[in-house]
Amino acid sequence: MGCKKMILLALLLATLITKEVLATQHNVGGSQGWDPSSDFDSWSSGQTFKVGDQLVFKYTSMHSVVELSDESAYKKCDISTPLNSLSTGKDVVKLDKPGTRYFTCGTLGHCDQGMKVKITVGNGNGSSSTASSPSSSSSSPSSSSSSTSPPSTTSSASQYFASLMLIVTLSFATIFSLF
Ligand SMILES: [Cu+2]
Repeated sequence: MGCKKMILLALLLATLITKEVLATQHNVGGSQGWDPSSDFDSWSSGQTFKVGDQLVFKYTSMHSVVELSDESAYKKCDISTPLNSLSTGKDVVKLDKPGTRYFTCGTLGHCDQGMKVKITVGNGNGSSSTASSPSSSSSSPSSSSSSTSPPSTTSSASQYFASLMLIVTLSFATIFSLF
């Protein structure tokens, strides 16, 4: 029978959905978006960044997104050796590993005006990670950002729906496995 296949399929589906639910899209700067009027320090301190999450930068054509390699470049607003540059106006950056990442605007003067943000990504295992030291490789987080324009749905409604789906799927998997 295809019963076992059904179960496997259900489990696979559940796994995919779980990942989707646990990953969060962070709209950088909140409602103002990637704009000089946003207070990025207070925005980022109100967020928890996990591996697998995504940053979404929304901005007008006056701006851009430049990823910097380290703290010193970030402090000095030195954009001469960026890891990555984005300019679509709606960029999605995936946080694919723990560590700190630095972003600023490439438009002259905007970094000095405070248009920059530092993102510290935790391990994402529930425990509130107090990443004590900026240990190890500040070297090369190989710039991995999908500049492809992305799903525009950040809504918590879709996340709610996804969790619902997960529960339903898991229930089915359990029921099927009983027979
Ligand atoms: Cu700017």
